[in-house]
Amino acid sequence: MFSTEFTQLTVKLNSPFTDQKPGTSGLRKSTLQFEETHYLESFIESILCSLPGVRGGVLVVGGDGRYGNKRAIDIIIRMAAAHGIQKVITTVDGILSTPAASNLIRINKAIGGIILSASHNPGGLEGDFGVKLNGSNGGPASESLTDEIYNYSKNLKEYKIIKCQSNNSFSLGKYKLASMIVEIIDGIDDYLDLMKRIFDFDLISSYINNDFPIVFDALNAVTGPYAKRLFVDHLGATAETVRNGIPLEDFGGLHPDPNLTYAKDLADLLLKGNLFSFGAACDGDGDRNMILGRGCFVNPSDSLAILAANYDCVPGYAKGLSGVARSMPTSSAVDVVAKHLGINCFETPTGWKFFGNLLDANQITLCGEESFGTGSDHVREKDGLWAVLFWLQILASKKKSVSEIMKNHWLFFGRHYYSRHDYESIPTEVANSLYSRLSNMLPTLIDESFAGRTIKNADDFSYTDPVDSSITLNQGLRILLDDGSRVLVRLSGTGTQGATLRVYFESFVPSDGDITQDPQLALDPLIKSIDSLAEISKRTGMSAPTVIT
Ligand code: VG1
Ligand code: CO
Repeated sequence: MFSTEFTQLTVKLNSPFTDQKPGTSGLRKSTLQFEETHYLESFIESILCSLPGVRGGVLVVGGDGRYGNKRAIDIIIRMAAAHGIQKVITTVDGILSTPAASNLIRINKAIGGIILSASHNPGGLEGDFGVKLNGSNGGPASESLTDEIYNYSKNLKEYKIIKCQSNNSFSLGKYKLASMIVEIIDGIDDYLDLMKRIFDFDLISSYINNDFPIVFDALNAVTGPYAKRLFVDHLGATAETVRNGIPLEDFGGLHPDPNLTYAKDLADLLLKGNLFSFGAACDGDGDRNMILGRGCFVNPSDSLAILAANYDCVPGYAKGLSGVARSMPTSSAVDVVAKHLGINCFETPTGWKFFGNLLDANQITLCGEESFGTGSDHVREKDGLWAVLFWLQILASKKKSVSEIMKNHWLFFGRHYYSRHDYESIPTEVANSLYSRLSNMLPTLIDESFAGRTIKNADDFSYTDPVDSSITLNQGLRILLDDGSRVLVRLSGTGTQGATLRVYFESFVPSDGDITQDPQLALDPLIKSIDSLAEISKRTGMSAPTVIT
């Protein structure tokens, strides 16, 4: 892969980049920005100078296959060798899903991993690229580490790299670069072994091959090869089960965000057609999941609650759950399940990094976010295919349809009507002034009426980590109503064009109430009231959200 002749270079920068502040999940910028001379190298240098254990350590590297993936891996390998890393583990063609990367870090006792992905953002020359850093526990780097990396990048003067011929072929084998080993492995085997240890593959296989047809959409992103191996080779489903199964540099023009807007073809197959009993999709890097049944969509907040309530269907969790956690904007559906099970439920800020300490301290087994992310203590990332298998295991055990499972859940626990409205690509100044205006209004809102209810509390969410007592402020505006309903407003930390405003709605109906409404209708009074209070349509000029979940 690399020639034996090499030179070690120290490349001087004229001036450092000052915009390398990681967001909710890694550093995300346009692909063109990452193509700028020294841009990627500068961020990698800041990582290699901040991450503990670099000299003599093992580093996992891979990505979701988008444009720039292989070039970035090549650069990281050459910089890792210049920094004294002992071994880089990467994969055939550089294809590695985020949850599989988390697993590789853990089983190889690596110091961490670098995942090349802008996740659910579009790819290609006109799309986005991203760099995510995970630590030695396999999870996203903590806020304190990403702050340290950002501070380092602002004063960076030079970076170290090895210059040599490389043929950019990522085929199986062990190679040497200077005194470092580069091991290229199959990125799928270890992940599937882990899945086999958690789920009952025989039960799932016999169920889906007996009149329970399933379909999976990889949206031309990283999960294609995983899904083919899983569903077709291991579970015996037909080859047509996996749609858009070859990772493409621009995702074939698809936006690999598994929701009803961007995975519309799959949604139509399930919601309008009757060929399949179950459908699912994952995002660019394979950590998100969307679940559909015939004629029904499973809201991710409900999905987390249903997994928790049915944990005993899955051999890997049969011993019980230590606790659960959800991000603040995720609905409280899982809270009532936790109460029923007699276990703790934690509420964290948005972003998977906040679950890490709770998972490491064995305080939780399952966790999730409303943004189509669910996971457990098997890795330290959310895991799209794991969630699909969890659902299939429940369906195979209960022998019920997705809609029956959901209805029975609501009949027992009540229903948390829930929706998220995203307003994408708003001019940054408009979004910031809307947000700060609402933020300033919060103290005056308490005891005011709102959507026919009374505002019990209004604040900006802050979080004290129960394990290390670290405090995280300003995590989203909350309007909490006297009947338990909530309206939340946040600005996205993953978008790259202008700003994205996210508005979240939740309202509870007990099991003897009307659990059959359309969520948009059930939540309509909350939707109208926040629009008039925060002047969303007036200030953005948008008459409707870009995406409704
Ligand atoms: C979004 C989601 C958040 C998720 C994050 C990363 O962040 O809301 O729940 O953890 O994306 O997911 P934001 O700041 O845009 O709301 V992924 O699949 O991009 O790693
Ligand atoms: Co993702």
